[in-house]
Amino acid sequence: MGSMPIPNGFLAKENLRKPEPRYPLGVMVCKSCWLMQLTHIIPPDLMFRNYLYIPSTSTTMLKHFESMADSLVQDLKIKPGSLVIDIGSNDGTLLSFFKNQEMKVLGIDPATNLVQIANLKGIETIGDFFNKNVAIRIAKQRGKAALITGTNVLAHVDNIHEVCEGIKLLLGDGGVFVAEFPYLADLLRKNEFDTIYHEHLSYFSLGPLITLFNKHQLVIYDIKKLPTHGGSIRIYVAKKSAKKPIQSIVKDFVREEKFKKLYTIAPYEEFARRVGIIKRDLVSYLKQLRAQGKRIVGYGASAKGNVLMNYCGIDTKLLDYVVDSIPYKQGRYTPGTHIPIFPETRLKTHRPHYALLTAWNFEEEILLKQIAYRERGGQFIITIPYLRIE
Ligand code: JHZ
Repeated sequence: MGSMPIPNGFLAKENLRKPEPRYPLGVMVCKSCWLMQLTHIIPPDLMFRNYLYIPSTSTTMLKHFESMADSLVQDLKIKPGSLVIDIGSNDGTLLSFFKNQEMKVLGIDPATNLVQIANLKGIETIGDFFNKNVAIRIAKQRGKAALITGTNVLAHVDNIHEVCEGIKLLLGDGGVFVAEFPYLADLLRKNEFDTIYHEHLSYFSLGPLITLFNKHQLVIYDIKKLPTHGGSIRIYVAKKSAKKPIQSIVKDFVREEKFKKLYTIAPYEEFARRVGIIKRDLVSYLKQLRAQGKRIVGYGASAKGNVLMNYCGIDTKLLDYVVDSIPYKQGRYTPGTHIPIFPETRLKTHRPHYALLTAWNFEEEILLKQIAYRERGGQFIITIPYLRIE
């Protein structure tokens, strides 16, 4: 996909003229375990130490985290007073729902700005990347965890073996590690090429993950499919020594992956071909609208939006501005394409003809929110899973 700026590298006005580093963005698959992964890695400190993304700003994710906490406490029979640890805990929202159920909670996140917010909210959070030493320290000070969670973080780590060793070390004997991440089969089938970016080092299907956890005497014993982020899965992982019965859904997923030929190169090459067509059609459509004098803006200053715009060469020649609900992004500029970011209210005053929905994973929530804009004739351009107007 060419070279890209840092996916969440939003710029302040005074930095627009400064050199902006770009990094090659590409993915490859391992022909032995079929793990899809980035070709080039950006140092995590550059991406995650000051982080402007806060999932809890969307009601979709807020509801998701609440029901996740409820179902895990219930299904895993986690007793009040148990230790629940969240890796990549962001502003502590998920943990706040466990705390409401009288769990002892602890977060770990490298983002200094978000760790501050979480601690101010009373969610104890360690400002660091999760690794074996952090795990040893926590186990010594706080004991073992009944539950360790990681939402949209496992795919972000480079030292994945060390993270597995840390999880194994920190889990109580009957403890469970629950991870959520976008599912590769959905990414390929629904052409979600804009979710390929430097924060996402791995693109998981079940086959490679079973191989990974096996190396660490850990086992995936259950799976849930989720609608979040264009199609995700939640995996339940325990120590082999805990002898948890493996649910048949695990075998079903592997069978399905074989049926979809995910352990051959074909679906990956097919995907690459389709992405080229979506890119061509989107750019020519936007240019056509522009030539007709239409005002077009972006909706959602998302990391995936930055990938889409940099990959397709969409900048201020095609979009007047981008709107976003996260206050930390407003007043800044999109990385690489340098499009100004405004609050969503600008749609009311400026009244663009079209809004390119870069936050397509929140289509339902946003189209509902913007009913008035649509009733006044405003239209959304959506690229995933194919180009359409709503
Ligand atoms: P959203 C982030 O990706 C980064 P991004 C990360 N690497 C990851 O894996 C996924 O999340 C999970 C805005 N918005 O969630 C808020 C509105 O303006 O697709 C966000 O900036 N109005 C961790 O950045 C953006 O859209 C709204 O009503 O691609 C959505 O970003 C809503 C609902 C959202 O994640």
